[in-house]
Amino acid sequence: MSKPLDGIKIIDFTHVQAGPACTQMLAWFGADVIKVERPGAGDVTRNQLRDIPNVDALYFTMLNSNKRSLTLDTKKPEGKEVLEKLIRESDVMVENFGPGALDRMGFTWERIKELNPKMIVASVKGFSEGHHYGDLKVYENVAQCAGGAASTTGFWDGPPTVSAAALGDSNTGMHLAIGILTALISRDKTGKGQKVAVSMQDSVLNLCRVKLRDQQRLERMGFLEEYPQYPHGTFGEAVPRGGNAGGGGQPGWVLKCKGWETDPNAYIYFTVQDHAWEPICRALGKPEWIEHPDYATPKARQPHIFEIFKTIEAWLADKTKFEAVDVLRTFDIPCSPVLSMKELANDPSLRASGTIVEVPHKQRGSYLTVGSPIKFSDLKPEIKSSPLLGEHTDEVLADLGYTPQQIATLHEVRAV
Ligand code: CAO
Repeated sequence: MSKPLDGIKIIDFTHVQAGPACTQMLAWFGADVIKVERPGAGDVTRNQLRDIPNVDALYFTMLNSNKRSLTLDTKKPEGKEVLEKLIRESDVMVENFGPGALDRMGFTWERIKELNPKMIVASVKGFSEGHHYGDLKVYENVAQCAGGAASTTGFWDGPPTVSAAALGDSNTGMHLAIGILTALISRDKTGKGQKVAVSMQDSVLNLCRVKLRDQQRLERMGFLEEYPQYPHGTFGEAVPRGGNAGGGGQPGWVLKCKGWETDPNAYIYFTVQDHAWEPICRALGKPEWIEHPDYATPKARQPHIFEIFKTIEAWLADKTKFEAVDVLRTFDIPCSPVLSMKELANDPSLRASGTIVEVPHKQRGSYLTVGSPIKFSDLKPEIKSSPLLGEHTDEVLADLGYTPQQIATLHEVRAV
């Protein structure tokens, strides 16, 4: 079956998570993604947090499926020559090296354009070009702190907190994928390639858009009515950490269910949506709250919101998180059990939809990974294994027109 990105050749000069997440997704959708790795070493994640000795770590296998691996020392003249050939024949180069590394290698934007004016060069950096921190190297949590996520996450009496979700890494990779696809569509119209750049700080901030909304509201009004600090606490100059409060107009909180004393995930997220107030009161055995002036409207309820949550927790005390959601869903209440990674890994719906997939691997046997979160009516991405280091070196070189003798020479000089 043909795939939407068939025929698009991508030089994948990425490592760790931000870049690989982007190119992996493009590979699922049909692009020929050639991962260029340093001979003998490869992407550092092949070795990081290994669970089986001498076998590629899950960190690598879960971010590099459906790619081919070419080992190439791009600091050696012979390696540079191969890369130049590859650039002439490819559509996109994706990289997330530290600032200036590609230029130092000799592959400036001007040089790449000279080799192939249709080339799209897509980069991830920690900060955008010209930013006063533009020379910094950046990892996930650094980006979460720089992009506003950490200062607004966690509880008000604790330190800034980073999220477990890869807001700095994979999120930036997803932004980059949108940029690449946009540049490809643009190239169809203009015949020209271009540079696409995404910074991790900007990508985190893009997801913290509602917090910038809150900053402006706070400056105008001096309080934020949906935060736990209102109306009993105080507000400072900047958006505070709101614990588990709902970020929109619906108050919500993480509430204890049966077994919370021993199970760290025996909780649900409960949202008090206004139109469901009456059924919530009936379910809780509090019909007197339906019309009561202290509870009848969202504004009236806000000063009592933690008392309301306590009452809901009392109702939840004899229900597991799954039993609770099964009742609450009948009232059209937006809610979910707090699911552990173990529960997600074994969730039959996620398996059936292809969101959690089991992938065979030459050395480690099969492993679980997250498949495409994007579902199409005419495409079912098939998630294949990640490549071994240099697995496709000879094949890619042969595609570029190298003879077996020339390939042997490249091996001899350790350029590949
Ligand atoms: N052949 C020869 N040299 C190679 C090579 C190859 N195939 N592939 C990479 N290299 C070289 C680069 O040229 C560079 O050399 P110089 O520094 O001498 O110019 C070096 O390897 C890689 O440098 P780096 O700065 O990318 O690597 P690092 O481990 O020091 O830093 C990271 C890692 C992620 C902090 C940095 O790459 C970075 O800030 N990237 C941009 C932001 C980003 O994507 N971060 C997310 C990572 S996921 O958490």
